[in-house]
Formats: sequence, structure tokens, C-alpha cells
Amino acid sequence: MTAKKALITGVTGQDGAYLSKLLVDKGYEVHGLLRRSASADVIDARLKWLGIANKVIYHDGNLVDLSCLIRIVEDVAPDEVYNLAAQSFVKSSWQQPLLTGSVTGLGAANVLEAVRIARPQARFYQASSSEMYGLIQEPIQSETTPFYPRSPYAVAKLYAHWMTVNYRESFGLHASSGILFNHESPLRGIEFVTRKITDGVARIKLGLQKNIMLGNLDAKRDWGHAKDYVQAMWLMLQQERPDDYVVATGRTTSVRTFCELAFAHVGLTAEDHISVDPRFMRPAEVDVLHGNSEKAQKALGWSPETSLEQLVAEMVEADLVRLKRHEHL
Ligand code: NDP
Ligand code: GDR
Repeated sequence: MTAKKALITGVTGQDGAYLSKLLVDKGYEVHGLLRRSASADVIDARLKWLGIANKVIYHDGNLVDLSCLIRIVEDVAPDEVYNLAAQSFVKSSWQQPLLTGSVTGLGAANVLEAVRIARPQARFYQASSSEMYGLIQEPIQSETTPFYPRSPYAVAKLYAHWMTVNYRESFGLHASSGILFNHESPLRGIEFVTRKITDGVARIKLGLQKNIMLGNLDAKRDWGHAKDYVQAMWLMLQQERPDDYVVATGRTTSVRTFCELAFAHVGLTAEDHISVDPRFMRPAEVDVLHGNSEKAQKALGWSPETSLEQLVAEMVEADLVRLKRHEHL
């Protein structure tokens, strides 16, 4: 039997790396969209970390260029397309709202168009986000909770989400959307709060730094492990019918508590080392997110496998190793 083919946009990001690993291990031929970078030598650092950089077939392209997407989809003829590429840092979306709209919003429409035109039988996954709930309308959010986006990023994701639903209903595409709550790992970008904390904790432990400056310590998030969440993405595309699913752990924790767990892991006390810097506050905050993933658990047989404590320990340990080896990610 010939191997299934998957095309992943955002292959160099956190989720792209874990999803590639999952699919390579399942015997897929994995293709990734690679945007041109002046730092070509480090662009595949996450894939290298997982030992699969040379197992992915790269295609030069960009989400804002529909013509290249059509050509790539035509050439690859994928069975499954995972649209993970985005300007994904919420805080930057206030500084670059139009870029965020072009990539995170219209970029998803470009991928949907490329699939509709060049490979309508492919199954499509859209990386939707719990940020779409924003100013939450229900204390625990599920697929039926109304959205209320609070950032240009979330507004762009909402457009991409509804385009996915619309292409499913209008053209019969097998298009599914995963409304994923925050998920982290040692491969998380350094600008996101969890990794900023675990990297800071490791630096403080090694005597390289004294404090970590943070923004809103009271914000609460439902944090899971990226490795568990890419499994849910794959499961969605194995279903006979496309649909939308919330993926979350069902536990919400404050940034402050995340700090306490990370410092405790190395025998230090968080309050001795963290301070608040208004530069890291946001013009509009998402105060709390708390997901209900019952639908995914029942329909997909998915459940989170990593506890927050295990996640924190894995991230801090990875940062300690990286700093001792003078590696950067
Ligand atoms: P990352 O920020 O780690 O990765 C983003 C990826 O998108 C990178 O590969 C980046 O490439 C690529 N990219 C950015 N702009 C373009 C562009 N114009 N053309 C092509 N590629 C581009 O994100 P994550 O892996 O954390 O998240 C994956 C997806 O899931 C994103 O869409 C994110 O918004 C969404 N999401 C993430 C959640 C999370 O908690 N992690 C939760 C819910 C949704 P490069 O390496 O060149 O920068
Ligand atoms: P988020 O992740 O905005 O939820 O988006 P982030 O880790 O950036 O922020 C989480 C919460 O922590 C608060 N916070 C800080 N955040 C950062 N980055 N830096 C700080 O110093 C800091 N101090 C406090 C924030 O205010 C916020 O409340 C992530 C991204 O992966 C999105 O792409 C994805 O869609 C959502 O998760 C679900």
C-alpha cells in the first residue's frame, strides 16, 4: 500500500514539529510549507530537536501567496492538509493587525481555496483557537459557547474558523476545525508565557539571571501538552465526517501558579524572583479560559495524557539542558 501524504503549513512551529513526528512515525510521507528565511540554518531547529528534519519534504512558499499554494497542493496531491501556519503571538497582533489578518485569517482562506481548486478530496484541518472565546460568555467553554474575540489575532482566527465551516457546508470539503486551548512543550516559542517562565527559571537556577519580568499574573489558562494535542488533530481527519472539536484539559491555572510550579521544581520560591512590568500587559486581556473537551473525548476517543506538573517539569528540564549545552531555540 502506498504511504498516505500529508501537507503541513507551519511545519517549523511547535505544533508542526510534533505533528510531523506523529505522522512520520505512522508511516506518512510528510510535506511541509517552508517560508523563506535569512536564518535558514536554524529554521528547522524544532524538527531537528525531534530528530525528523530530514524526514520532511519541504516546499518553498508562503500563506499569503495563493498561486504557490495551488502549485504545491497540485504537486503533492496530499490526502490530508493541516493548516497550522499563523502569526500566532497574540500580543504582536495589536502591533501588526493587518499582517495578522493577512496570514492568520486570509491565509487560511488561501489554503482552503488551494484545496478546493487543486485537491478537493483532501481532508483539511484548521488550527482554530480558544482565544476566539475571549471575553468568555460561559464559565466553561465548549463547541456551543458563543465567541467574543478580544484581539486582532482572535478576530482573524474567527474568520478562518467560519471559512472552514463555510467551505465544508458550501463545497462539501472534509474540513474540520480544532478549537485548541493553550498547549505548550519544550518546543514552545520563547515569547509565550510558559516558555518564558521555564527558560527564566532555568537561567536563575544556573546563576545566569536574577528575575523574570511578566505581565498579568492573574490570567488563567487551560494548559496542555502539544504532543497530546497533535494526536487530536490527526484523529479529527480520520473521522468519516468533518466536524469541530474543543481540545482542552478541563483544568485552568493562573500564570502565578505556573510560576510557583516551575520555581518549586528547582527548589526556588517564585515570589523571590518574579515582578510585574506593564510592558507585558495587553490592551484587552482574556482573563480566563477553561475548556470542556467532552465531545472530542467521546467522538474521537481522545484524552489528555500529560498533567500540568509533568509538563512544567519537562519544560524546565529541557531548558536546563539547553542552557548547559549553550543551545538556543
Ligand atoms: P508557532 O508560532 O510555533 O508556529 C507558527 C508557524 O507558522 C511557523 O512554522 C511559522 O513559520 C509559520 N508561518 C507564520 N507566518 C507564515 C506565513 N506567512 N507563511 C507560511 N508560514 C508562516 O505556532 P504553534 O505551533 O504554537 O501553533 C500552531 C497553530 O495553532 C497556529 O495557527 C496557532 O495560531 C494555533 N493555535 C496554537 C495554540 C497553542 O497553544 N500553541 C492554541 C490554539 C491554536 P516560521 O518558522 O518561518 O516563523
Ligand atoms: P496566549 O499565550 O495569548 O494565551 O496565546 P501567551 O502565553 O502569550 O499568554 C498567556 C497569558 O499569559 C499572560 N502573561 C504573559 N504572556 C506573555 N506572552 N508574556 C508575559 O510576560 C506575560 N505575563 C503574563 C498573558 O497576558 C496571557 O493572559 C496562545 C498562543 O499560542 C495563541 O496562538 C493560541 O491561539 C492561544 O494560546 C490559545
